[in-house]
Amino acid sequence: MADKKIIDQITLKHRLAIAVLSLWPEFSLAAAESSALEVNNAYVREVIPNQHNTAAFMSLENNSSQRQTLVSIVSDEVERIELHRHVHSDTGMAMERVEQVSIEAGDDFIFAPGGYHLMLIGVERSLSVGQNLGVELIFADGQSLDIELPVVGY
Ligand SMILES: [Cu+2]
Repeated sequence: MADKKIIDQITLKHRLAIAVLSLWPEFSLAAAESSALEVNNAYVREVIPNQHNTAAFMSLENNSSQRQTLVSIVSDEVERIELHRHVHSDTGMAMERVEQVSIEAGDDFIFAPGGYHLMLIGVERSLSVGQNLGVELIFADGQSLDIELPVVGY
């Protein structure tokens, strides 16, 4: 259900973007000059004492003219970061690892609680509210993006 809602929102937003672009041709020129990949609303959940794993969320906007594929995420302060999604199973909700995430040109991809997330495994320091964690997003074409994730509470 949650996934369907997110997909509907993405589709609607995409349609609106196309409508705007076709009304103002100059607008598409301006968009082409802005950065190809944009991260919004990024954050990581604080690490509970004696725990070493947590999750991060964001929305990733592909403003380029090509499909972009996120293939790995690294951080100096985390042992391993995986791409995960929540799936419904017989026993309730479960997490499943995905190899990569592709975003079509002009689309958004949303990492959100209950859906896709970045799974941080083996966080090597305490992550408390108010701090930041630097991570690097690496794409299939070799591009990479350094971002700072603010730490938020539960
Ligand atoms: Cu997970």
